[in-house]
Amino acid sequence: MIVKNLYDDVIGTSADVESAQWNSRRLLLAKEGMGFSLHDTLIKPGEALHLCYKNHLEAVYCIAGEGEIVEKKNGLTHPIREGTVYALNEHDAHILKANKGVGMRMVCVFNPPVTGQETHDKDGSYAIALTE
Ligand code: 9YT
Repeated sequence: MIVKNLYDDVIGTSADVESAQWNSRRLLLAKEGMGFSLHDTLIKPGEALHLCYKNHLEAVYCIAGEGEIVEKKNGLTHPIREGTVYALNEHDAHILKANKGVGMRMVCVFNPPVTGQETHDKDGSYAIALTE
């Protein structure tokens, strides 16, 4: 069994990955052997992320804050608030926007799992891990 605490075991470690637009606290990674990774991610207020996870499937559950997600293929915009989940089941190109003010706190699951230090490529994806 694996038991961790965000505050005791993740924040301030190599699994606490900061970018200009978000802070991803990676609770479970490829090395834990679960077949997915689990992140507690803060999207910074007012940021708009252009993403397309061509190598991964991602599900995202908002537990705080507000924003929206735009599907690039058709321009459809979906509001996001606490309790909203979205699943990028078609590796969907999208824009994730956090409202100004408090940003958003999201629980993210990646399949296959990320290894720990991934940040976005120019095309908004993470590279595929060659070994787990
Ligand atoms: C929701 C989302 O895709 N945010 C970007 C960061 C990423 N999910 C991560 O690594 O936690």
